Amino acid sequence: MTGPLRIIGVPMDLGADRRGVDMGPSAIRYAGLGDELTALDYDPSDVGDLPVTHPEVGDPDAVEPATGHAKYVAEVRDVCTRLADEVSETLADGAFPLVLGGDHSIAIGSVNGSARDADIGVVWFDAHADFNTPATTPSGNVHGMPVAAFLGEGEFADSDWAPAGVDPSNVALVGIRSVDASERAALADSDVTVFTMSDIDERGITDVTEDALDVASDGTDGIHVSLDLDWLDPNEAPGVGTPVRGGVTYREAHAALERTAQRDVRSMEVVEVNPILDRSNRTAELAVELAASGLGKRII
Ligand code: 5AB
Ligand code: MN
Ligand code: MN
Ligand code: MN
Repeated sequence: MTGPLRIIGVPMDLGADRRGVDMGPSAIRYAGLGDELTALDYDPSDVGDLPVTHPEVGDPDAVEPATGHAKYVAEVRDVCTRLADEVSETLADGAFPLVLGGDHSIAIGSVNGSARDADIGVVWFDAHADFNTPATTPSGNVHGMPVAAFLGEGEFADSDWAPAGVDPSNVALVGIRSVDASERAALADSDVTVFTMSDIDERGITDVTEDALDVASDGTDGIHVSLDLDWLDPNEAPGVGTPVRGGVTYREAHAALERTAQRDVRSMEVVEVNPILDRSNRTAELAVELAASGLGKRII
């Protein structure tokens, strides 16, 4: 890769309970993203942040016709629709879209944009499966639903904004260690491939990542990479809203993203960085480093 790259900030915090993740795009920029990308020979431009309604202004109970009462779902739909347009225009202009979150609900927009004019696969680095639907969610939070949403599971099937036309057999979840009972059942019925932390324990991060990249590449035009910072162990990435112990290490994360950079990556997002819960912007700095590894940075 290298060449034109467009940074798209999405200060979304309507899809999660803990406030502060809306400052993620600023924290990641402040951690030196632009300079890092320039050093990698990309030609980055920054479109700024998409406008997102503040929770105090939006209506948590506004009903979206198909998907019912998931919290703030009508607002999430509006932001994701605009984000999908932005990502798809970026690709049409020959630039690489790098989306900064914000909570993980924004992936519904990124994946829709990336998939608009291509067949894509998705690699999802996360502690969580993000496979709930409005009917199964224990929290009501849309950041626990984006994979189900872009695959058109449950109530999302009837919405005109969430399904992205991605084949579930081209979707791989990596590093999963927190799965709700309803998600476990739904995943068992789907063609999504799940690589848990136990798979990484047994087989090592590079083998597992290669398999996930194979799943996402098989018959597709490119891969969307979705990196939720809670994928890492909370010792490395404390600035996230839903930390889960037992995540990948610093080196494992870099190894996975370095492998990823060898493939046909079409779009990428870095999400769930919450500077309010962080220590000295450590998690945002890690987000910059991992984005760089995923975009081709090597030690030598
Ligand atoms: B994240 C939980 N499964 O649905 C839910 O951070 C957590 O985007 C979701 O991965 C975590 O609320 C969402 C309990
Ligand atoms: Mn806000
Ligand atoms: Mn997530
Ligand atoms: Mn997560």
